[in-house]
Formats: sequence, C-alpha cells, structure tokens
Amino acid sequence: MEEQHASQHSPHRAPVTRPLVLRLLGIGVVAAGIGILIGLEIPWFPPEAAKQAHTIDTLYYVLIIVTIPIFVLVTTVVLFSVWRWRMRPGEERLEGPPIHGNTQLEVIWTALPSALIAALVVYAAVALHDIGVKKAGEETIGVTGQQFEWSFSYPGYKDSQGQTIVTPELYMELNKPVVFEIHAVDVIHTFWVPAFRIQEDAVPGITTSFRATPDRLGTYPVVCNQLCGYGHSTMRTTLHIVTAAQFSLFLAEHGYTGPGPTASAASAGAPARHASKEGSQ
Ligand SMILES: [Cu+2]
Repeated sequence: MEEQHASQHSPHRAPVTRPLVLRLLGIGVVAAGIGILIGLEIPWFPPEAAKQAHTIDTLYYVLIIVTIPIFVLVTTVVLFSVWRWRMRPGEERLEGPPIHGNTQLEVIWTALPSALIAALVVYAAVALHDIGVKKAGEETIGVTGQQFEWSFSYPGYKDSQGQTIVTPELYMELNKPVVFEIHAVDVIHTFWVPAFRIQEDAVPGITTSFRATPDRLGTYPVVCNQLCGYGHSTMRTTLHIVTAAQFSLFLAEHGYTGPGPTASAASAGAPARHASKEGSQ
C-alpha cells in the first residue's frame, strides 16, 4: 500500500519542459557571462616581468574563460534539481522513481569534456614549449641554492682576478634573454620568480634550467618554493631588472673590466652611453 502511495505521489512534479530548459539556459548564460567578467577583473597575478609571463597568464585567462561556464552549468543543474525535486513534507518515507541510463546524454557528457580537456592539454603543451625555446643572443646566469640563501653567477663576466662575478641578488638586463642553470649545494630548493611565472627545482648533483626574457624594469621577489629546512621562509632575495647602462654599471662595480668572452657581453659596454643619454631625457 505504501509503495502504491509513493508511485502516485512522484508524478506530481511537473515535467521539465522545453521553455523551462530554455529559461535555465538563459540564467546559465547570464551567470556565466557575469562569472567570466568577474574572473577577468580579479587581479590574480603579480606584475608580469618577462615575455614568458605573458604566455602563461594568457593560458590562465583562457582556463578561466573555459572553466567558468562549466562551473555555472554544473551549479545551475544542481541548484535547480535541489529546488525542483526536494523532499516535501509527508514524503519522508518515499523512494524516488527508478531511473535508467540515458545513452545519448552519457555520450555527450563523456565526449564533450574529453574533447575540451584534450584541446586544453594541447594548448598548454604548446605554451610550455614556447616558453622554453632558445633565444638568439641568450646569456647564461648560474643559480645556486643552499640553506638558506641564493647566489647568482654571471659566467660571461670575470673580474680583474679572473673570477666569475657572483652576487647574492639577481641582476638582469632588460630584454636580454637568459637561460638559468640551477644548482643546489645541500638539499632540494625551488628557484621561483613569481614575476616570471616560472619555477624550477634546484637539485643536488644535477643542473636544471629555464629561460626568461625580462621585459619590465623594476625589482621583484625571488623565492625558494620548496620546504628546505628551518630557515626556508627566509630564503628570499631580490631580482633587479635594469637598463643596459645600469647593467654595465653593475658589472663595473663588481670588478668587470673588459669585454666578455661573448659578443653580447662586448656590446653591453658600447650602448651604455647611448642608453644613459636616453634615460636622462
Ligand atoms: Cu626553501
């Protein structure tokens, strides 16, 4: 008797009609539009200080634009279902109607997300490849992590004693492509420059690397992003992105006397006067 009662009750819910679906779709489209606008307005990231950072931020913004409508779709269906098929007073002991699979729906909700994820994976792989491409005139900067400090070496530039210049803070010339060669003395650290959007582990015994072309003057944090011991949180330093003239001055202050072994190092001195003249205008 009880079960009969139930089957009489269940069809009480009005069927989901086409106008209702269209109205839900309308709500979803508006909500997704608002969500995307908010998602793009929120300042998620620190300043972009390298060409590679633009590539990565664009990737993130594409992910925001693609994922918000999916979030809205799921949320709209869940909220609608909770409201429409909620339990009314007197229905505490009822069972829901037996529901069988819907092949068409299952094919759609498997195929669409698969295609979407596959497209995003390809896009992300292309972006990852792009930021690692070797650039013409690239210089090397050595990065060494040890508990709990960073040091940077500039193999293209030696001081008057023939020693490679080494500094505790990182100096880079604007628009000069660099490949970092990263080492660790003791434990694993992670060399992270948030303004570049790139990080790479510093691992004892091997050399890791990444490329960055700084394109914005200023000072930016350099952070160890791997718990490396008690002093980990203090393992920070500063990146200075400077003009060619300022970079020459930086080299001179560290005892660099002549043109370096690389052609790009040799040209660093020559345009210095030109650049400083521009800077004073
Ligand atoms: Cu650390």
